[in-house]
Amino acid sequence: MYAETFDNQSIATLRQQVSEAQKIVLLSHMNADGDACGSILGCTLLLDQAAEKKQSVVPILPNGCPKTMEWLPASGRILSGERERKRCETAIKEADLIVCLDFNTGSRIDFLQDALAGAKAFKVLVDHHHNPAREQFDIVFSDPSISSTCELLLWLSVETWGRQYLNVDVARCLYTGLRTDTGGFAFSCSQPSCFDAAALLVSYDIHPAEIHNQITNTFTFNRMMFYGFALSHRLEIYPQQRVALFSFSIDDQQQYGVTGEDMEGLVNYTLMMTEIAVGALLREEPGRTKVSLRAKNDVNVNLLAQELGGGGHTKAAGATCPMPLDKTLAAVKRLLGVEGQEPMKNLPTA
Ligand SMILES: [Mn+2]
Repeated sequence: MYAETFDNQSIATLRQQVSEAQKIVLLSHMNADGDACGSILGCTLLLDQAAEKKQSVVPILPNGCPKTMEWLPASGRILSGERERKRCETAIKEADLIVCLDFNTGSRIDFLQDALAGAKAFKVLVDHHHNPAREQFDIVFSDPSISSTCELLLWLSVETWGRQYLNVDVARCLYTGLRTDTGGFAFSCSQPSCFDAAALLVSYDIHPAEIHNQITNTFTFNRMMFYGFALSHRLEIYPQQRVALFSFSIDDQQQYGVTGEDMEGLVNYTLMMTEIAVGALLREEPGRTKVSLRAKNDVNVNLLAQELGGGGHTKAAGATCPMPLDKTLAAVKRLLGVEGQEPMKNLPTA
């Protein structure tokens, strides 16, 4: 079971807020991943029951549910901030209770952050990123040492309501975040509670193999061809500094018809090389460049991401730089100590 104990007062407040609220809004971050989608949908299904259907429970993601997560139970209920901005802002404004999941500060919900900041609702944060902006919330449940927000939400719900609201749909959602945030139980899972959570969720008759298939085997032809292009033409390797990085212009992405979603996971290819300790992926968008950083060993990429105005976890972090690709690339190379170095020549081409 989960070793950290929740503060009794906070649990009592949460229980009371949920039972009294008439309009509940759930929020998670831009470019939602498995943990964001799993936690927002798992929480929706939990609160539907805790609220006894007399209240409305509205899940909102700034740019909607990614296609790769549409198989999750209740995904059709997610409102997209981009597609229905007015409706989302009204829901946030009128809510009595807002639960924020898997992000640590308002800026992670991008253009919806002002609506959140201005909302009169009671605000709860459930998250596992470092340095939560506590002043933006009324209660904070935060533990950076836990595997995922889905795991934290599971223990929080058990503490608050017991197991009465757990069922196969809730379990599928929460297992998804547990699985994706640990790379299939490969990292961020050194606490036994992570496997206790998996065991508890599996007891609700979910099928890990089916969820694995939904999460992993999702490539389109375009995406696979793009990966080939990325590995042969857009990968720079600096063996001496143990650094590898990908960088993609807007043109590169248009040529293959791929988006940021298609690049999910590509940055991890850098760390698959034994010689590499830090990996980066840069992806240009109009007016800005997104940076993802990954590390093995003791390199703390959260600190590097903070230098770029971003943040995240010690082994996985990111930032959005308001600069074109070339300027961002120069800044990242400076941070990684490979500025002015010659990358290894791209390896044997047929
Ligand atoms: Mn997460």
